[in-house]
Amino acid sequence: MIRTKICDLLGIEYPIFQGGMAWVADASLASAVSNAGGLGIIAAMNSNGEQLRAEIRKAKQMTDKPFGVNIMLMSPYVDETAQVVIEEKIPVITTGAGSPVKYMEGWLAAGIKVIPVVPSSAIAKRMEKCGACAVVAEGGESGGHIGELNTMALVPQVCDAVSIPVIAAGGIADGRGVAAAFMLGAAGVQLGTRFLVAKECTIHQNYKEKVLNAKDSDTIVTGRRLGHPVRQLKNEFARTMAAKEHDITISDEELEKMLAGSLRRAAREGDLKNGSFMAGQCAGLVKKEQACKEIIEEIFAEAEAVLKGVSAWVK
Ligand code: TUI
Repeated sequence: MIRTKICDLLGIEYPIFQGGMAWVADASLASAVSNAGGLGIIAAMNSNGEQLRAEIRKAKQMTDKPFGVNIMLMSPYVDETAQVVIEEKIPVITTGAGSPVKYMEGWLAAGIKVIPVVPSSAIAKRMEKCGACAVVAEGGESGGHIGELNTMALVPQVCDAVSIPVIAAGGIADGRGVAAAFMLGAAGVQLGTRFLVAKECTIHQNYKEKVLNAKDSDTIVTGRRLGHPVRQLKNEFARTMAAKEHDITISDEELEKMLAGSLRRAAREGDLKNGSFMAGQCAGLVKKEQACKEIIEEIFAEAEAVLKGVSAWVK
């Protein structure tokens, strides 16, 4: 059994978070992960305040275990959702794609544990100073919105920079990745791509099939020109966006217009041509659809075996 300080801090059994993926991480997925002993997280990104409140209340009916909410700071509804998490007494929130400083005081005063996702050690340090109780250090192998550094270099440097627990994310989909994260100094892991194919994940079956059929080199990053690079599985939409990014006759506004709604089209409509199927480089490790409980138990059994195997080498 692998337990770390993050388990005691949050009252969870396994040191694993499910990423708060926009248009994906709903009450069904989050409650299943929490029921399995991890930290389930509802994405606020695609919801206004009242939609988020409804999703939180649904999750409360589906689990009595702690679950969190991810506040995506680029969301147009961020002021509303930042308030709803306080009113609904959410115990822990993660933040992404920006600085949560403006909201920290209110959240901390309400007793919420704040765990920002960070792409660098400088930002991790800033978050610790502002009162974060832990950080998620997310490397560029991740799906969705990413920073510049990759997990192998990022995690140990963030661990050296802060004294709060560090959760590793990016490129982790199995027990080998979890064991590696612990070796880099992490106290836990956050997984997104592996949970895309969870039985309790309500995304369109086409999305699940794309992840299940992906190999290591099947993702591409677009959006660098717009300042928000996004990793997604290759398809017509991703290739078109990648090409148009270098076309100076196309304005940033036109590019933004093309992007709008693309993740929803993938996750909810399964639009293989015009959707943006965000997923990480570890998609090639994701082999079958499984219940969240099975995913978590399998991953930690493998991590334990890997760690025991490695320690047997040390004489
Ligand atoms: O947020 C994510 N991943 C996401 S959000 C998302 S929704 C979306 N849809 C369309 C276009 C763009 C996004 C899909 N995937 N991950 C967490 C994350 N946070 N990655 C990187 C960061 C980050 C970046 C800069 C965190 C902080 C930061 O700067 C903070 C500062 O202080 O400036």
